[in-house]
Parts: sequence; C-alpha cells; structure tokens
Amino acid sequence: AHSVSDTNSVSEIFDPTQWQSVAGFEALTDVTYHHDTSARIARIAFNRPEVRNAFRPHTVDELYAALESARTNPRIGVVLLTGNGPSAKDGGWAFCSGGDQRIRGRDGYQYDPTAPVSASLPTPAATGRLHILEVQRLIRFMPKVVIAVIPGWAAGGGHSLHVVCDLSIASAEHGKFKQTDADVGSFDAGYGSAYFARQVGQKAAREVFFLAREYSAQRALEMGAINAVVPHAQLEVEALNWAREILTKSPTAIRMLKFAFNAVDDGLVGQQVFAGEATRLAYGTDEAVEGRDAFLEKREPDWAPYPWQF
Ligand code: S0N
Repeated sequence: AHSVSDTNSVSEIFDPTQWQSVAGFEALTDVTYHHDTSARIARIAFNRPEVRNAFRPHTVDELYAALESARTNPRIGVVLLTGNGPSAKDGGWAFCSGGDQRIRGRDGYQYDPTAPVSASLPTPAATGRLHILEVQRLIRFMPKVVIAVIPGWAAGGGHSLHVVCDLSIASAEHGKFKQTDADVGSFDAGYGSAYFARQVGQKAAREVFFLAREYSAQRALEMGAINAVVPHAQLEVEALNWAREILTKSPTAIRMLKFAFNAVDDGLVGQQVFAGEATRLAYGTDEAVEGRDAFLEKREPDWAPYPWQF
C-alpha cells in the first residue's frame, strides 16, 4: 500500500499502467489530471486528501482548467471525477468534502496566499469566490458523460458535485455521504438540493439536508442517489469499464440524450443547449446547405427537394 504522500503515486487505487499524464498539466497541485492509454477517457481527481479533498479557490481553478481541457478535446468522451487518497495523516478516504472552511470569508472563499500562481490560471481574486458553481455548470453542460467515482466521503459541496455528475459509482467500504450545508451555514440552493430532490424525491432530499446525517453507499444506492456500489479495490477498474462501454456508443446519441435529460430541469437554458445541438445536426443536411448557398449565390432557395415530412 502507498499513500499520495509518496511522490510516485497518485492514489492507492490508481493503476499507473492505465493512465498517462496530460501535457501542460504536470504542475497542478490540488488536482491531478490524466488520460487513459487510448486518450479517450479523462481522470480528474481532487488531490488534497489531508483535508478530505476540500476545495480552495485554487483547487477550483485547476479543476475548471482540467475539465475545460477534457470538454474541448474531441477524442475524450467520458470524464471520471474522483478523489485521491488515502490521507497520509489518518488513512481516511474522500471524494470531496466541499469548500475549505478554513478560508471561508464573509464574501466567499479566499485565495490562500501560499497557493501556487500559474500563468495558465486566473489571477487570484482579491475578493472571495464561490466559483465551484461554474464547475457545476461545466459538468452539467459538457457534451460528454461525467462519472463521479466516489472512494470515500462526499460531503457538503462535494455531495453537490456528485449530484451534478451524470453517473455516480461508490466504494462499498469507504463511500460515505453527508450533506453538511446546514451544519456550517452554507446552502447549495441549485443543483445540490433542488436537482437532488428530482433524483431521490422530496422527502428523502429534505431528510438528507435537514438532518445532515451520514449515510452509506448502500443507502445512497437504495435512494437512487448513485448507480452502483463497488468493492473499494475495484472502484477505478469498474469506472474504467463503464467509461469504455459508453465509448462504444454513438457520440451524437449520447450528447443528445444528456441534453434531453437536462432540458426538462434547465428551463430556457436547457432548451438553448439542446437547440444548439439540433442546429448542428440541421447544418449537416442538404436542406440547410441549400439555404446557405442560396444566400451566398444571391438567388432564391430551392426547397422543392425537401418534403414537409410527417
Ligand atoms: C467530511 C467529513 C464528514 C469527514 O469526517 P472525518 O472522516 O471524521 O474526518 P475529519 O477528522 O473531520 O477531517 C479530516 C481532516 O480534514 C479536515 N477537513 C475536512 N473537511 C474539511 C473542509 N470542508 N474544510 C476544511 N477542512 C476540512 C478536518 O478539519 C480534519 O483536519 P485536521 O486533521 O487538521 O483536524 C468531515 O470532515 C466534515 O464534515 N467536513 C466538513 C464538510 C463541510 O461542511 N463542507 C462545507 C460545506 N459547504 C460547502 O461545501 C459550500 C461549497 C460552496 O462553495 C457552495 C457555495 C455556494 C453554493 C453552493 C455551494 C456548494 O457547492 O455547496
């Protein structure tokens, strides 16, 4: 066994033969970012196991940059979002425990003056940030499948992050869930709560938030909050299996299905995202090409070959 304090290791259940580092992202500190050997699956992991993978603003900047890289890479179809571990301090495992409460100020989370500065990341703000919500939107609206791979605690804003992922798989032995927002005077009033209630029902969601009790991976499965419970040692193997199976499907069908599932809860923004994909499909038809060409050739379009289908 090894811990992330060993320089050569990422996480105890990380298999280095399956992954390669991503050029330009080697200097990340709070997050690790890898592609699988086929460069079609991304693994992005919180890397602060000593604080149960709590995020500070710098963590969120790195997470956003890695997710954006995966989003804009046309080879990548699936993203595994996970947490490295265990903690070298006490052996505890975490997916993510939400915002780092040590640097929470009155206007959001403060940049840690000791956090590394990188030219490729935003300039640290003088004011507090709550930009984990920007990460939530990136996950929600990226046309790829994002799987939360939960090796330990998903608490607070970490619980919200797994909620917004498309699928969630948790460790049977160490996967634990707790929505602590009401314990620490915080509240995710968007996807973290209201969308969670869509997943598990109003009564269960209110119980999770109002009582803030710990619940197990098995209970999360029974509630419909996650998709599978897997033996801890097999967690990343199984996540890779799921990702590889998804990669055998049609990218366009998966993209349209993700945005269809989203649209019903996302209002006009959901419609806009789905409509953008419909426009992309329409651009590929001869009918749309005729409209463009007619304009460029300064003539009336000829729609005759295109029936009013029923
Ligand atoms: C995760 C818990 C339940 C684990 O308990 P356990 O196993 O007993 O470990 P501990 O001994 O408690 O922890 C080990 C060490 O890690 C530190 N630590 C853990 N979590 C944090 C944290 N979030 N911030 C800072 N430090 C943390 C412990 O202090 C301990 O350190 P040492 O060894 O030095 O004593 C348990 O740890 C726990 O309950 N953690 C806190 C969970 C929590 O309340 N998180 C914050 C909730 N709020 C948010 O996340 C808000 C996020 C946000 O930005 C937001 C803003 C607007 C709208 C929405 C959101 C959103 O996304 O929610």
